[in-house]
Amino acid sequence: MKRVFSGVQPTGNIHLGNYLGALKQFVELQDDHECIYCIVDMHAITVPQDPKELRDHILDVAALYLAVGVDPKKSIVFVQSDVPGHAELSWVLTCNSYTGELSRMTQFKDKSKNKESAPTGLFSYPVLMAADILLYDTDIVPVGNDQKQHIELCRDIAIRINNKYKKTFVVPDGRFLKEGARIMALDDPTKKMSKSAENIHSRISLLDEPSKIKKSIMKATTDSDGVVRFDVENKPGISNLLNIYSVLSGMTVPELEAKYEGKGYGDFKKDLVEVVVEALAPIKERYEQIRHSDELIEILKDGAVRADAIAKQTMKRVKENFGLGIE
Ligand code: ATP
Ligand code: LTN
Repeated sequence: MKRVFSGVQPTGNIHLGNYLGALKQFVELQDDHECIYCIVDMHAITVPQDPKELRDHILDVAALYLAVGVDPKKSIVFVQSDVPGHAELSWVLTCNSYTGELSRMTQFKDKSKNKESAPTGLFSYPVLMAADILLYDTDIVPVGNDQKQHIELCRDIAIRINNKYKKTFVVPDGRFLKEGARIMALDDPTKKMSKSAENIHSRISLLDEPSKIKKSIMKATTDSDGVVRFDVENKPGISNLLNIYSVLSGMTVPELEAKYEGKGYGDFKKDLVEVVVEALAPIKERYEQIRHSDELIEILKDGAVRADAIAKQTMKRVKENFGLGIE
């Protein structure tokens, strides 16, 4: 069976973009793959975090994984910092990556823009991500489109090390969905929907109340021509909403265009509110049941033990191939 690895940062506000771009794939893959899903808390501290909030957010994301359908009987679910191999391997990879290639990462450029000085962790973020992936001999990495560049870097580092030392790593492939791979911000459809955007109406978080969902969708930026038609170039706002409607309802975009022919954006948006509220209601209900349960902690502890066993084997091989340590 092929091995799958992916991670989400515990930075709050898990939104429709995270769900449709990444989490939905997590669930689809778990029946016929060996899946490992991580809450990447060490990535979260590349920007300042409140310690109490970070702890809470780790459990929030873990509960959301389970609420959307990740099944701990089929998949390993754990917290990154509970397995020391991530930090260990990250250093080895750091010594085999170049400042030039890291400087080209668009996420680093975006997040360090307008700052006089950026934390080194923000710069080496993609190396830690490569360590996450390579530590588990991962074949497939399901992520949103925005992670393409990071996956490419991970592959480059793995190939570089395999060529320089004995073959040490499996070279992974990214898995990106066609629809849902890039959900855009509701207030500015030229930017991706993001957890960290200031305007809360730019995103729909999975735990939003129906009244908030309604407000965000009704306020969503569209255009003035009033025709419900998919055209990313000229009508990015409506195209983004059509994309969300389509993935959540199972109707195709042409079917939706036909359904709303001759109708205005108001009718379309009202129906979309219903579709989103209905899709998120069961996730929210399961989340409430799981979030404060002892079971959640047990699942994460058990996941860390299982992940650590795989990580230890890889680190043994890495140390041997690099001549590190004495064993
Ligand atoms: P931020 O926007 O604050 O940087 P994020 O929303 O990108 O955070 P991550 O934890 O970094 O959140 O991403 C988790 C997963 O969600 C990744 O696989 C990422 O590719 C995916 N993802 C994030 N935003 C979107 C989006 N707008 N559309 C589709 N997938 C997305
Ligand atoms: N950088 C990713 C989160 C992440 C990740 C990973 C995804 C960290 N490590 C390993 C897949 C595999 C992001 O979504 N921003």
